[in-house]
Amino acid sequence: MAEKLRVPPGQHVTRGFPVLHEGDVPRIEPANWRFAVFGLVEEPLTLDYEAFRALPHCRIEADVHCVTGWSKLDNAWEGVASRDLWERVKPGAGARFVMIHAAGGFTANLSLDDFLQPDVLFAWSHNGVPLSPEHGWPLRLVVPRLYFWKSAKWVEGVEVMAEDRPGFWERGGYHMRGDPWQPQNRYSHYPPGKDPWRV
Ligand SMILES: Nc1nc2c(c(=O)[nH]1)N[C@H]1C(S)=C(S)[C@@H](COP(=O)(O)O)O[C@H]1N2
Ligand SMILES: [Mo]
Repeated sequence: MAEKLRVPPGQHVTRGFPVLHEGDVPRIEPANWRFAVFGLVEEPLTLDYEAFRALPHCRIEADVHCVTGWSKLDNAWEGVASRDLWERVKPGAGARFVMIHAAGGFTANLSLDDFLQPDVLFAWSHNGVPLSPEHGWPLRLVVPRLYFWKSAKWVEGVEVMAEDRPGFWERGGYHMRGDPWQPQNRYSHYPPGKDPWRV
């Protein structure tokens, strides 16, 4: 597809791979790493690094759109599809949202519908190379259809929820959903501090 048709309004293409996050890059030892699915589930699920890597793998190609204005096209990501993880989860009645939890307390909220799109995956490699610590090693979420702030680096778990709740950047004023093809989705309609989602 022509490049300009793939780049949402207000975005420019970069060939680099900027690093953006709040706080320090965590040092994570695979031996101590755990991945948990908890909250509104019939049984919490905990996987160690080996068990997570033993889940079915897949590879997707997708574009990245950062809310700060850069887009990076044609990224190949390899990891575990959210759908393949979800097959091992028994959600409780009324589950409609998830909160992604990452090292250091970072969070990002998603509707279950957005989380279970077929191109969403927990990735350990980018363009054929293991993720660098700056880009989220050992595991990051990739949600190609939403702004990149939803793609949490250093993921440690998924909380299943009945109601939506804002994550880290959403509490700071970013939109609850963040669809790059709808530019009004960059920021919340409410100025930070007056945001009714603020907890
Ligand atoms: N754990 C964590 N994940 C995060 C963030 C963060 O602050 N902490 N920032 C998000 C934002 S705002 C962006 S744009 C992307 C940047 O990913 P990159 O550094 O791999 O380009 O990571 C997202 N994931
Ligand atoms: Mo971002």
